[in-house]
Amino acid sequence: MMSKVALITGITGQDGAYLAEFLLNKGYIVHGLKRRSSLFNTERIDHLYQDPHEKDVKFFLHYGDLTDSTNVIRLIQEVQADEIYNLAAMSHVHVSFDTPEYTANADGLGTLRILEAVRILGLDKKTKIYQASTSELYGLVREVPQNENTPFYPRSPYAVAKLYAYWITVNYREAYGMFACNGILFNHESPIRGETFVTRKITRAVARIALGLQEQLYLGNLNAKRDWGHAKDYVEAMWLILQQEKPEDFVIATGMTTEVREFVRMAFAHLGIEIEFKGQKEEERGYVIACHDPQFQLPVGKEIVAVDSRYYRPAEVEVLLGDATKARKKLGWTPNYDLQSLVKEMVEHDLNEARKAQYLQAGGFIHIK
Ligand code: NDP
Ligand code: GDR
Repeated sequence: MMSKVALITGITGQDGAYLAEFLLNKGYIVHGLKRRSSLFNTERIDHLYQDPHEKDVKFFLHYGDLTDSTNVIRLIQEVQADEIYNLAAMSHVHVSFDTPEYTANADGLGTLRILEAVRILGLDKKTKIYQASTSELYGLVREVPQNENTPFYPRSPYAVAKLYAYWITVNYREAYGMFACNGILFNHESPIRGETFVTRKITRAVARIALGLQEQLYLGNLNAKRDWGHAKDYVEAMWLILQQEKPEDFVIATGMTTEVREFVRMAFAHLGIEIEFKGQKEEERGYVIACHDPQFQLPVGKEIVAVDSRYYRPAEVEVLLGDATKARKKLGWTPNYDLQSLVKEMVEHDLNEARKAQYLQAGGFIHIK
């Protein structure tokens, strides 16, 4: 049997890395679009790299950018993929307020460029397309839990750009009969999550504070609630969505929602550090009330978490909670990780990273500020 061919945009990101590994394990030939960067940006996929001189190479990287139409057209023509996973995006909600036009271009028009390339190249009956849609589309909607029929009310330039991407995907499916689907994925995290998203920022800081490499963790809105799953579970859902008979959109979520404040508590608790929060809003602080593990020397009463208003967003999404009943029924998808096991994996990974930094510092090879 001929191997299926997949093209992943955003292959250097969290989901791109997990999905590439997942598809290679399924016997796919995987092509990825990566951006040129002044430093190496392939750390998450280096373990998948194959020397192009080897026989039977199944993993290929191509330079490109979703803001460059001609590049996108050429690449799609060259690869002739059976499945395209469009994961590339300026994916940071807060940063999108600083770079709204670029975000619209990459996240909104980028999706159009892929759909239009597939159509004009006459690949519309061959190539299936997965669009990385997001629970951020729900934004201000007060209806919980949110499912495929819940209306959208985006609250950031990122979410507005993704709203365009969502509808243009639906439109190309209806107008041209293309197999194009949205996965409306709720937040999903992992040890390779970008360090500026809240969960990874927390687990990284927890490990460094425990080892005395960092004094405090500064955060924004501690009241926000998110439905957090594990990226490994979510990339399987992306693949399942493209294996259906009919192209359809699916919500992917765990069905549990947790406050940012509680995530902080859980992450410290995993290392035996109990904290309590005192104060309101920008005055809120987290203090050590017990440190059960003698290897971490944190005195009771030490302030280790504080709120810094610079991390507040101009408009916030307060509560997200997904209802993935359709995915459970039609895709047979269920997550393997719960929040506790996700937190454990992330904190342990970051403790290991912090220990490495500690050794390098002790040896005089690096200086941690
Ligand atoms: P990441 O931020 O980790 O990865 C984004 C990827 O997109 C990176 O490979 C990045 O390249 C690439 N990229 C950014 N801009 C461009 C561009 N103009 N052209 C080409 N590539 C570009 O995101 P995740 O892996 O977490 O998310 C994957 C997708 O899923 C994104 O579209 C995101 O918006 C969406 N999503 C994510 C959710 C989550 O909780 N993780 C939930 C719902 C949707 P580089 O490495 O060079 O920066
Ligand atoms: P989100 O993820 O905006 O949901 O988008 P993020 O982890 O950035 O924020 C989650 C919530 O935590 C609050 N928060 C902070 N966030 C960050 N980044 N840094 C902080 O210091 C901080 N303090 C509190 C935020 O205000 C927010 O309420 C992610 C991205 O992956 C998107 O691409 C994706 O579409 C959605 O998830 C689903």
